[in-house]
Amino acid sequence: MKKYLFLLIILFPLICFGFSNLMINNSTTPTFYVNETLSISGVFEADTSADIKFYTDVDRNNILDNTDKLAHFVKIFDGSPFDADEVQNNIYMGLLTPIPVCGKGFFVAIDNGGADTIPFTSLQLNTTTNVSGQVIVPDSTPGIITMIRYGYQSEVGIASDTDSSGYYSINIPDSLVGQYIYIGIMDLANVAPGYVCPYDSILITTGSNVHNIAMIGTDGAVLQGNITDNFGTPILDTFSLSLYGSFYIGTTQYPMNLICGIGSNGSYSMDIMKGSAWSYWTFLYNTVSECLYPLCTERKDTNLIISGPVTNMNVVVYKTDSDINGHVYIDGIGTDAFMVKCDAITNENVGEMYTLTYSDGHYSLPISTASDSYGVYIEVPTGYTCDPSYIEAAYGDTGINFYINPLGIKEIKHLNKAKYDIIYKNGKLFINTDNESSVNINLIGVDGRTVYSKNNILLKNGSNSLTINIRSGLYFVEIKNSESRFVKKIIKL
Ligand SMILES: [Ca+2]
Ligand SMILES: [Ca+2]
Repeated sequence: MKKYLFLLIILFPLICFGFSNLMINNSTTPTFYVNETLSISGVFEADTSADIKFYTDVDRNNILDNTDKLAHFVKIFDGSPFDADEVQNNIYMGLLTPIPVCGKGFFVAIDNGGADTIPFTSLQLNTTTNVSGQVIVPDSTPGIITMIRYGYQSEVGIASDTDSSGYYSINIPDSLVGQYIYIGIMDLANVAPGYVCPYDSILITTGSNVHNIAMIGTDGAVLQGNITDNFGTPILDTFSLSLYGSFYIGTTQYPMNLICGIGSNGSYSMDIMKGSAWSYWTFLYNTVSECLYPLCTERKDTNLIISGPVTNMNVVVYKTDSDINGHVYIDGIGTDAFMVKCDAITNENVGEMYTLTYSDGHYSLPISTASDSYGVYIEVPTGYTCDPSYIEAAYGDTGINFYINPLGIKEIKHLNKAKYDIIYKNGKLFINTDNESSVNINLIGVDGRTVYSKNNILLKNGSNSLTINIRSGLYFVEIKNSESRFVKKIIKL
């Protein structure tokens, strides 16, 4: 009996607690601005990976309940290059995909042992330009996500969910006055099944802009199928299946999104318009892959014509059962947190994949053996050259290396191989070096914004410290002079 009691005590925490100490921006009640990069930390209890789920508080009662809807999720892996310490030690510190939705909601972190839940508030932009209106569906369903897109190729977006009367309100950058923006609906939470979502464009004027949107009822047509990996295994509870593209009815174009909810029992079914022909579209089911080693690559499809009341289309995602390995060097030094991407060549359906380099510059790009070859590439930073910056490789290949050098001084044989140990702690950047020199130091956020920049800093041999106040998040520290450039990622929790 004593023995079993002992076992029970040992097992009890594993059974009951699961993922714990979940914090966003070092807080268990985080408040942040929409689209702000977020840091995440927490402790795995029973696993080396966890799902981070993001729910919108649809009924706005500050309680996570059945009314609320799962809008997005990502998977995190202990020890991945996205984990700050890169070590499998039950602790994770990294970044979360920014949340483009204003309003209140919940983060839920789940591993095999259980879940940890915290509330969040995502604030509107602090601007005076606003777009508001009513999303018109017959029962004024709350929780419809109204999405505004703008910027180059409309890649920047801000969204808000509707209240119980169907109203939305979104602050947008004041710089958009005088410009056209796209506005539409993404029924991320699948609260209005049976409707499709038209997109529109409107001219923004100073102050308040009013735009009502009517969702369109479908004609009962259904698109359905099974979701399996390329070995035939059903994909369970891991995918958000979105159809994203545009179709025509007569000569009217309906760009839109259809969402099939998140999670699955290995099959899907979504409402769609009969007679619609989707010319440019994609299924988005790679949302799990945004923060980590991806599990599956994205499949590309070409044609989708909805000719009857029921259209069957099975979805195959490609399991990453092999990898391609190499290093990225800048000035001969392995470079941390550098993005390496690839496209499948021999079987284009397999799609694309990316990863980050580890702190010593090595990378391991997960890919599927369903394509014999891949084009592996990097984006060369401004002011640098890399030849080649695109390499064709087969699964299992190693030594697929990229050598990046500053433009113009490629021929210098005695490049200074400066090395620095960098830690950010208590508001200070500590730099250890054996290379006394005058350098320029920049801190660059993952969104590409420079948050700190100072030139001609004299670093002495040994330990140096700089006081730098930055918000929570992941940054790249760049130390450079005319001879060398060194990049290292840091995290402020
Ligand atoms: Ca609620
Ligand atoms: Ca770790």
